[in-house]
Amino acid sequence: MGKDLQTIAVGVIGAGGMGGRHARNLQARVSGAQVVAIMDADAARAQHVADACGSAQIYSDAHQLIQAEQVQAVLIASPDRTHAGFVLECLRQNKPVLCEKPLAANAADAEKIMQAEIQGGRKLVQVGFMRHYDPQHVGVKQAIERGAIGRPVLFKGWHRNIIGSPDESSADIVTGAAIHDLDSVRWLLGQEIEEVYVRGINTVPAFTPEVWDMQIIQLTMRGHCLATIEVYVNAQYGYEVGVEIVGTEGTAQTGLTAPTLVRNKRTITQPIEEDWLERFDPAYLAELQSWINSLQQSGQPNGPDAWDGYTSLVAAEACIESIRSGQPQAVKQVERPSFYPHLSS
Ligand code: ISE
Repeated sequence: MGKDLQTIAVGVIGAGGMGGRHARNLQARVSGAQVVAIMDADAARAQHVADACGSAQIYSDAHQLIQAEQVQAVLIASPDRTHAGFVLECLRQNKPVLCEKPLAANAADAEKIMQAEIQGGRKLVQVGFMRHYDPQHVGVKQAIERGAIGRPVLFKGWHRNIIGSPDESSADIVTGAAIHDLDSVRWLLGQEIEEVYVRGINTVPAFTPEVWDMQIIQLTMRGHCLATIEVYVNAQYGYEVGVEIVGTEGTAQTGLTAPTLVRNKRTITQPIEEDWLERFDPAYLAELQSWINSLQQSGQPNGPDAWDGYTSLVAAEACIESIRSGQPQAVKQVERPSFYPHLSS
């Protein structure tokens, strides 16, 4: 009989679409976890999620939730601007934390998180880059690692939402959407980003005047590899995220995801997901189960870390500067502290 592992009592900050999904997954679909606390600025929304999680206690203050003795680990899915403050409080309380992307509102705050984590001497921070748990992306990573395509020379990523938000700027699209792709290119290639150059257009002027809702990011990597990322937040037809890595001996690519093809009237149809919650449902579940398993076994997370969160923000800020200047922008990040192992596998 295996050792009885302790159930991890989790507090969730943010009960919106993502936080609510994480809370329900933790409570009902992840073994070894129990949601004991929920906080949201909207008390009714917090109550709705707490009701779905059995006996979870409602908090009106996130810091009180983090400090609560009953809370052993924290999941942050609140607005981006709040992430750094809550993560730093988790570090002060010596509690492991899974923070949805982006880790902070800017690279400087993410660097402060790294400094605080290093000072505490224990890795406690994981960032919600769930593509690291997507079977399709993992398959591409494994193909590269076993040498199936030779040396990678080109990364091509595409990231399409059905419709964006009318109040998000070109910069918001970078930090809210493209940040996943900026992490993916580093993770899949095992290389840091050297330079970015962003071009874009507005495809729906009546909806989002002057905003680049179609962005093409060209990147040069520090390992002599090129990359292009397409981010299109008003694609209309469906939600699709994919990568193709071209190597010196072949390519590796994520495929279409729907499990069913329907043929009739000389036509094949295959459904496309509506949003990230649907497309990455298996990945979110695997991310949480891996996080809980790691906390049970070592008390520390084992996924994308604060360095990954920091470097994706440095690259995002370089993209935003390239949008402003119309010029290529070097990605200048601090030297990787030895506290953070080489690029996460
Ligand atoms: C959203 O916040 C996410 O994180 C999704 O993964 C991404 O595809 C979407 O563009 C973002 O708005």
